[in-house]
Amino acid sequence: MNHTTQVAIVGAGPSGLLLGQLLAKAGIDNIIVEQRDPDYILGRIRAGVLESVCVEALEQAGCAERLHAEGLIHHGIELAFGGASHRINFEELIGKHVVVYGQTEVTRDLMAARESIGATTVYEADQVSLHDIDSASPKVRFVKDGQTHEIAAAFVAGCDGFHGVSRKTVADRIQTFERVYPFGWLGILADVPPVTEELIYANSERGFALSSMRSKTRVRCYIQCSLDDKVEDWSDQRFWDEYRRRLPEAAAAATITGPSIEKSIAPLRSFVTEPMRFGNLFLAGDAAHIVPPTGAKGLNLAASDVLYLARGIAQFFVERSSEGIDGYSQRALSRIWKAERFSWWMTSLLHRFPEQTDFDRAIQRAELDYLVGSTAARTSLAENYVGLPMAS
Ligand code: RFL
Ligand code: PHB
Repeated sequence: MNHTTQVAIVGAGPSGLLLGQLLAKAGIDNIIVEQRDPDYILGRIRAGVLESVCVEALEQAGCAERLHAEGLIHHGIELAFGGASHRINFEELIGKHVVVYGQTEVTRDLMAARESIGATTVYEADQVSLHDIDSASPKVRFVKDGQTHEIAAAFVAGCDGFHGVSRKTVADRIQTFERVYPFGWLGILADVPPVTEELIYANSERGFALSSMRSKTRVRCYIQCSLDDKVEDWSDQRFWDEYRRRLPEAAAAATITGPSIEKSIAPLRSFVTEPMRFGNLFLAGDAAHIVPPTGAKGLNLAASDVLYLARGIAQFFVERSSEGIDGYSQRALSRIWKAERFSWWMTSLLHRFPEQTDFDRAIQRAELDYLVGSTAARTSLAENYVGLPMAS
């Protein structure tokens, strides 16, 4: 069966859904093709911290009502090391904050908004493939319920994450930059109240730990683990015991534990694709870049990519100007590389690396001491954590 639309979007994660919504708001017709079903997508527990750029994108998409009602405003974070905890006060340093609201909820809100406007999302599409991307009529082909479909569009947006088909389609035309870290994060979700009002990032002798949350009654906690570890090796009890050992004493003693409702291991990676445009195919979000989660930047970068892309596509259709789409790759990459740098730096600062010497460890400690003792250094952390401004 043949279909036509203005923009064919591959992937219904936050990038694809947000792009679909922003385009629809600008009166641009789009179809999303996704290989999974909605429940699978909503079952993936990922990001929790939203920058103001991401919040503004969701406002623009008309999807920020519940976020404003239920999201938790955080004015800072705690950095714990050497047995003590130090607050980095974003509000005082730069007058800004972040919002804690789960990626699952962002996705749920975007899905609901899309359904309410009656836009088409094809879930459980098999054998998705991209064709003629350098022509004026690129196509997305897929099989659904045994029938082959083809969507012809003016543009294809590859929003299909790190393992998607879009980047693979142009594998021979891209340059990639990559660092794989020698550890992973074991994460647990549990319905217990958080130990403090804000997130705690802890550098301990036993490795990194992060105390995060989804609400006042649900925590998301992580510990650095070995890449050889299996989720099955980690009973809830073993997780909580290890997690507590890595937190400062007071926080460890006050931690309330409970049964996990989700537990998973994520490897840590830095990865960038250049460029992000190939003819009439545009990559956005995790399809084009990955950051280690330490800087809480992945979802936020997806939002800024999509804002640049939606703006460019709208300029093309509404103002007949290709300036926005022509500048997309360069504009997006400039912001991406700064977030890559920050995420790499936070990861280097807070984890225990297997090859670390006593010298490396002492330098890490000196950097942490410098950070908490210097307003300039704390300001730098704060402005990167809450998110750098977008280009106009
Ligand atoms: P996604 O979410 O991977 O969605 C891509 C979608 O494309 C579909 N797909 C295909 N569809 C059709 N055909 C194909 N061939 C396809 N192949 C794949 C997939 O099924 C999926 O539905 O990418 P997107 O939309 O670009 O969104 C990116 C974010 O999900 C990601 O950057 C963040 O989750 C990263 N991240 C964090 N980001 C933050 O900003 N703040 C955080 O606090 C934060 N914490 C995290 C994180 C990621 C984590 N993990 C597990 C990777 C914490 C963790 C543990
Ligand atoms: C999360 O809540 O999942 C989370 C928060 C901050 C991070 C990474 C993950 O840096």
